[in-house]
Order: sequence, then structure tokens, then C-alpha cells
Amino acid sequence: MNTFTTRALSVCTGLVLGLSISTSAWSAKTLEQVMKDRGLTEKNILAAAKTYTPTGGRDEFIVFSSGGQSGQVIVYGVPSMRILKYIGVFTPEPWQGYGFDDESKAVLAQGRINGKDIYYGDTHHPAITETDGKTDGHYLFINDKANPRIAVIDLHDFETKQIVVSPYFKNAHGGAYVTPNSEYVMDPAQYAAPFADEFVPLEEFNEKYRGGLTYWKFNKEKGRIDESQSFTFEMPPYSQDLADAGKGPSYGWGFNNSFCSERYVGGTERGRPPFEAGCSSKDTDFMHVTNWKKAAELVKAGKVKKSKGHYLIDMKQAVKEGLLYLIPEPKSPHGVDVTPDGKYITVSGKLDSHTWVYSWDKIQKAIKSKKFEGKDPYGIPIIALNDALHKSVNVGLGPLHTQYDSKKCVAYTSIYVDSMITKWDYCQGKVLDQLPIHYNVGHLMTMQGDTMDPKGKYLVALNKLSIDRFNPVGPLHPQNHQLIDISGEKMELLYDMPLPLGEPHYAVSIAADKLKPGVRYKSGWNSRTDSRSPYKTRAGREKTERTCDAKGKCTVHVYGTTIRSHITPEIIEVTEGDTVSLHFTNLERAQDEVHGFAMYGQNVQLSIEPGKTASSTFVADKAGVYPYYCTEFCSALHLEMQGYLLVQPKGYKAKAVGLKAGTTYTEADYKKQVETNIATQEVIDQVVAFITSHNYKDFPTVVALVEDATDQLGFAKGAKQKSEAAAAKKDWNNAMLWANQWWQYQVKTADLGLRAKTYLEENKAKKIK
Ligand code: RUQ
Ligand code: CUA
Repeated sequence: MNTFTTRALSVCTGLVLGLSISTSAWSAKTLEQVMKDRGLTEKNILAAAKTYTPTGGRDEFIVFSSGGQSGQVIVYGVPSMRILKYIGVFTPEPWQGYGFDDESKAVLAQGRINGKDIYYGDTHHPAITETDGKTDGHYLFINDKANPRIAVIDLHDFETKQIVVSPYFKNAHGGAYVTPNSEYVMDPAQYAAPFADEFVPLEEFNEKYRGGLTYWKFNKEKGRIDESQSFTFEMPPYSQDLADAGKGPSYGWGFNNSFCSERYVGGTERGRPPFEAGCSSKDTDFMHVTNWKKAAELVKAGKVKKSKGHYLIDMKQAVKEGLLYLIPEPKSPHGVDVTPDGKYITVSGKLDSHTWVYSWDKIQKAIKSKKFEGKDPYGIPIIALNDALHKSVNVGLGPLHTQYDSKKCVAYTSIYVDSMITKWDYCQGKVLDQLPIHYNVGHLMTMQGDTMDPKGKYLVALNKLSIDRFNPVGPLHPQNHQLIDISGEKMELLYDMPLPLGEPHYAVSIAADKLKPGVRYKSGWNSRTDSRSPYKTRAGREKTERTCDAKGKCTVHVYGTTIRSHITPEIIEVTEGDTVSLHFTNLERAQDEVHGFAMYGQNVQLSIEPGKTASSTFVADKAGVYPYYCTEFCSALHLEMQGYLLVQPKGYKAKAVGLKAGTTYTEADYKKQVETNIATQEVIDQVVAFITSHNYKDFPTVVALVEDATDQLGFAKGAKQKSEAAAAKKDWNNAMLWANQWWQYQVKTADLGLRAKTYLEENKAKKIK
């Protein structure tokens, strides 16, 4: 190993030296040649240089994008646009064991609707937790439109921890949007439906169908939504759409728009004109303005009634307490986005070419002086458009969503029909620049552009179609995220990234250095409940327990471990009909040393990250042989990380013959192995000498590697003793096999040691001895 490293190093040095002599001439010529060969312009090269991230380089921003109908979250870096992770949220994700291990199944089970498992979601809007209106990088929320649910993802391990279901809504599009200290997560309904879980004829639409807006209470300390403290505003059966929370001067208030305030119910089957005709006949719909702060006080004071276990503020109470107001907004509006300073709210009408800017100052004045132009059919006061509007700006046909720049007053709006991005000034009300994109942009996102702390620099257009942009892959195309440079006066298109997983509706971003994800779990950790697993197992404490109840139903609990390159136990014996509950703790401390666990024919697939305990429970209902193995190529002997579940028929009696090995060994084999082991030990000693002569204790990564290596060396000692004991009895077979196992542990020790040594060298550790 040592000689190999040294040789590899000298080869590398030679290469580098050789290159540096002719490097400028060589690369200049080649760059020209490459440009010519590939038909690249200077502009292309500049765009490439702005996005290209050299090997080992990191991104400045991390983006969390909804995965749409995939029910997942997609994580990628900006400006490289490299995908870093898919997070399973509402949909099983086998690669991460999500929806396959017992722990994550329990999370998905929280999302059951009327007792039914729902295995997908239509994720639309992610939101990162905020402190003082700034993204803090602790948690991420995302909604499911098809089933009215919100999920909580912990950004310390990028895992989904909780799913909550609205007790009232039958779908919910407009979440998730957070209040400035993540006190609440806003989640408006969309298609009106009865709050009761029963049949209500469409003829009773106006009276019994309802819209609404839930404020889910988030408990920051626990990192979970507290359903018992959450409350819902009952709203008219207008299709409540997107939401945003007030900030700064508008703190304590929330805004959500609506469409189809015509309350039109289609039904071409009944000879009625279709939904889209009746839902866009009026010139305006309504923005809903809610006072969540005052509502929370009423809840606290016990003045809000509970229904179905949740606080429900009905429209009568909301009007009486001054919690809910309406303001006309353009035809079939879509986005509603509060400016970073909290002074304005921009709304776009999908069927209009204007973005309307509302002034919080004016709205507040109208509310204070009770200046209303009337009431809607449910008695909710309506503030006149002119008493709320600051400006309306002609931005292009079909404007949707707006995000903000770090530059004062600068906003960007996605223009769906005209397929472009419009840069404009919301203070002065004028257009600054327009950039065509490909094609039909939905949401757009600037860096932290939905917070009080926008960073500018880049904009991503989340395009719905990608005709002619990528190699064809059949009738279903990928979606296209286009990266745009917004640092200058003019916007510049930099990069197209296909996203081949659902329709990514919205995305949020955060400066990468604000995220502090962990490297490993505390030993024996249930990552979904964030607590010590009752099935935590330590090295040497592995066991299998079979217990039967009075009716003779038996359960076998396997308390197992995984560590390179070994699954304990290697043989599991159960009886046909037993319930088998496997629990594996990954004993590794080394970074990224994940082990998987898959088994034939039982739908078992675990991903066990260092420290994690993951379980899988199933009924072994058919006698047979079920091999299992580790699914991660974790070490040179990964393929040997294997075992057998033997499901024996009822009443099976083992025959009295021992296991026969395929190969037998001699004394010479044993001695040869011992020689190798002694040589390997020398390598280990050299590495240990290097590490201990440096200030390795100042490097937590190295300390963890050293701990891990010490463990492995301890195992090596045990195997060595066993091999020597067998040799003393001239049992050369066992002597040789244990000597080989001793060597296996040495190899792992050496591997860890070398990783530690490389780390120290790369991080310029100081020599102390
Ligand atoms: S909204 S269609 Cu985000 Cu444009 Cu869901
Ligand atoms: Cu562990 Cu492969």
C-alpha cells in the first residue's frame, strides 16, 4: 500500500512538472481549437467560466427544488447546477431506505388520509426556516397539493421527519410559506370542498363548500409542527392560491390570493359551460389579508373553538375580530410576494399583462379607518383597489411570480405566456430589462430572493417545457432550470439544466455556508424520531431473540450490526410464519461509510449511515432460503458482506452434521498468511507513527478516523488470538481462516490510517514530536 502511494505520488509530480513548462501555450491553443471544433462563442466560454466548478470545488448557494409529482425534493448547487441529492418526502425513495425501513414508514404513515396509505405527493413550494426574516438553514418545509399535507425536513441530515395532514382541506396548493421567525407555516387550500368528510352535493357549493388557510405552528426547539397549536381560517369557497407572510412593517400579517372568486362550478356533463370559462369571467379576484398574530393571541386566550382536534376560526369570528379582509386583485392572479422591506406586496394576473404593487401602508390605513367599499357575500370587508394600490406595471403577458434582488427596489417577474423574465423597479414602477427564456417559465428564484436578506447574483427560471433544448428522450421531456446572471444591468443566460424528476414548481436557495449538516449520527440513532433507538446494538452485543405469545404467534428480533466488511449475524434462523424484525446499527464512525441491507423477496432495503439504527419488519410466511447482503460498495470485501435468512418449515429438525467448507488449509498456508500480517502491521505502525507525531487531535475528522482504526485494530487482536489458539492445536483450517480475518481487520485499520494521514497532509498538520 505504501509503495503504491509513493509510486503514485512520484508519477503525479512528474506530470505536473511536465505540464507547467508548456501550460500557457498548450491551453491557449487548445481553447481556440475546442471553441472551433464545438462551435462555441466567446460568450459561451464566459458563461462556462461563470458556472464551471473545478473538481473538488464547492457551490456558493444550495437550492432546494420541489420535485412536483415525484413527491420529492431535489437539492442542487448554484452556479454549478450539479444535483446533490433527492430527498424522499411523500414518496418512497429506496436508495435511502425511505419507505422501506420501519422508522421512515412511520413518517409516511403520519401522512395517511382517511386511514389510507398515500405513496406520492405533488410537491410545490419548499420554504426554509427563518430567523428575523433571514433564512437560517435549520429546517425545510414542503407542501403536497394533491393531499393537503406539509412535511418537515431536517437540514442537519436532509431527512424527512414529519408529515402533517389538514383535517379540513381536500387539497392545498399555496403552502409552504413561513413567517419571519418560522412561528407558523402558511398553507392555503385550493379547490373548495366541504370541511366535513362526507358527501355534499355541488348544489350546496356556496353554503357548504369552503376554502381556507392554515397557520401550522412550528416548534423550533423540537423541530416539529405542533398540530395542537395550529389554527385554520375558514374562507369563502374561492380557490385560495399562493401565500406569503408579512415582514418588517407588515409583520404579523399574511397574504394569500385566490382565483375563481366567481364561485363557478363547471360540469360540461350537465350541459354547463366549463370551469375555465366560469372561473375567469370577472375582472378581479381577491387577495385575502389575515392577522395571524392577533389570531394566535385569541387561540392562546382560549377564544377559538376546536373542531376535529384543530383550532378553527370561522368567517364570522374572523370578521368580528378584524382578522380577515379582502382586496380586489387582477384577473386570475397567481403569485403574491412581499418585498424584502415588507412595505409592498406584488401580485400578478395570469390573464393580465400587469403586476400590481400594493402598499402595506395604504392597506393598514384603510383597515384602521374602517374604510371599505363593501362586503363579499360572506360578510368579509373589501378594501377598495385604489385604497391599496401603489402601482401597476406592464411587465408582459401572463406574469406569474416575483422575486427580489439585493439591489433596492429591483424585482424579477416570470412571464409565462411571453416566455421571458422581466426585471423591473417596484418603487418607480418601470421595466428595466427583459430576457427571453425557453420556454414557459413558471416560478423563478433569486438567491434568498423571498427573504429580508436577498443576495442577488443569480436567478433560476423554472421552465415547464424543454422542447429542442436537450437530446430527445421520448414524449415526456425533462423540465429545464435555466441559470441567469443578474449581477449586471442586463440579465445574461448562463446554463440549461434538465431536471428529470417531476415538474419542479418552486425552489428556494440559501448561502451554502449557512448549512451545517452532520457527518454521522450518535451511535444507535433513530434518525426519524431523533432519539436513541431501542434497538441500538453495540459491537459484540449482537443477539437474536424469539418470543411467542399465548396463541403461539412468534416474533424474532435480530439485534445486528454492520461494519466493514461484515454483517452480524451472518445466519438468521426462523420458523415459517414468524414475524421477523431486523435491526441493524452501523458501527462505523468514518465519514460516508454507509452500509446497505437488501434481502431476496421480502421488500427489505435499508440504508444505514454511520451511527444509524434501521429496522425492517416482515412476516416470513414461506419456508426457504433468503440471502441478504450489503448494497453499498463499502470496501474491497463488500461483496463478501453477506448472510442467510433460513426460514425453516414448522417442526424442522436439523441433521447432526456440521458445515463443510469447500477448501482446506495446511500449516504452510497459515504461515504464509502470518508473514503477510506481520508485513501489514509494519505499514500500520508507520502510519500510526506519522499520525501521532502530528497535532492530529486538532482535527475532529482525524480523531474519528483514529477511533475507528483503533476499534478495527482491537478486532484484529481478537482474531489473532483465535488463530494462534487454533494453531497451537494444529487445527490449520481454523488457524488459517482466523489469520485471514486478522488480516481483514488490519487492512481496514490501514485504510483508515492512510485516510487520516492524507487528511493531515492536505490540511497542513504541524509536527509535534
Ligand atoms: S404555483 S401551479 Cu407555485 Cu405557480 Cu403551483
Ligand atoms: Cu457494507 Cu458493502
